[in-house]
Amino acid sequence: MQNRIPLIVLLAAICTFSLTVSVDAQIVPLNVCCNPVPGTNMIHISFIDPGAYLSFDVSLNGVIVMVLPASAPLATITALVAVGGNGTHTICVQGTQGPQGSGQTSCCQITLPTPRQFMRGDSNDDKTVNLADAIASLQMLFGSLPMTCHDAVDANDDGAMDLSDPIYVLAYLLGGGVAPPAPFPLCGVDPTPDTLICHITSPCP
Ligand SMILES: [Ca+2]
Ligand SMILES: [Ca+2]
Repeated sequence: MQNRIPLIVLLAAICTFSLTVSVDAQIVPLNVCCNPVPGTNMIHISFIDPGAYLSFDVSLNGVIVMVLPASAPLATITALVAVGGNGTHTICVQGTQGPQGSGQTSCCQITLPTPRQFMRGDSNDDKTVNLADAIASLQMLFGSLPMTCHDAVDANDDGAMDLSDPIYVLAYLLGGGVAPPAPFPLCGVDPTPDTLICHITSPCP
């Protein structure tokens, strides 16, 4: 028992994106943490093996989606849980095959925001891609112009923002270059997973 509290405190410290909810007030909480995996529809979960069960049922919004084997007492067990979309999701872990059958259950809750819509290459967010966007991207990358939507600046959709993006836009505008990938020429959500964030955009027409 003496080693348990520091481990639980450590785990709680890294659980930064979710609300941990203990469902059953039993002896040893599992301390389930959930954190989003950027650019994916996956949620990374972790919890402490209390050493009292042979396996754990993991449920998503009330439906069991996987069964994990026990590890070792006080070891941290991790897994990735795929969620269907945005919104609030509740993930619960329940110990099974224990001395008294199933027991210990704890949950975490996480809300994935709806992704913003944008037009790729439209750095200045005026719903058209022209020379002004290449200039804006240069000012954002190398000047002090605030960057409001990283995905829009990432004109070539390689998941990074660098000089190749305004060059890509210029090549497209001046001829010979390939058009920016979707969402372009229309406004929409990013169809390709990456770690870039779109903080602010005006509504799509
Ligand atoms: Ca523009
Ligand atoms: Ca890029």
